[in-house]
Amino acid sequence: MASIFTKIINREIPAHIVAENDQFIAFLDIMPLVKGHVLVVPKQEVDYIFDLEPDVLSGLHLFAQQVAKAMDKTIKCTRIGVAVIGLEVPHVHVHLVPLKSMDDINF
Ligand code: DGP
Repeated sequence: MASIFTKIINREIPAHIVAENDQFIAFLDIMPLVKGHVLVVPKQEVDYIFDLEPDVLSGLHLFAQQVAKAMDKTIKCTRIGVAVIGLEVPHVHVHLVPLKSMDDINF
């Protein structure tokens, strides 16, 4: 069965997409830790980040870096927090969380 993120990639369910190319997509998290919380996702559906081919992993790095730079320019924050969690959705994704301080997050 396709992951929820594959359904977003295929436009089967809606999402607020902020960046996309042929291999990767970035969209707003539906349950944001803070305003502007973005998920960066490879279009290839792989569960675990270390199962990605090295070229896809480095492509993910570059794409996420571009998205984080754009966020840095447009959102007033101290730092873009980066996390790879993957407890809920079994499709590799990187969380980009614009933070002013750790007090912004309620874990
Ligand atoms: P995790 O797998 O634990 O890294 O968390 C998955 C994240 O994905 C969580 O922050 C909520 C988000 N999420 C889950 N379902 C959807 C969805 O349908 N749309 C969007 N935009 N985000 C989702």
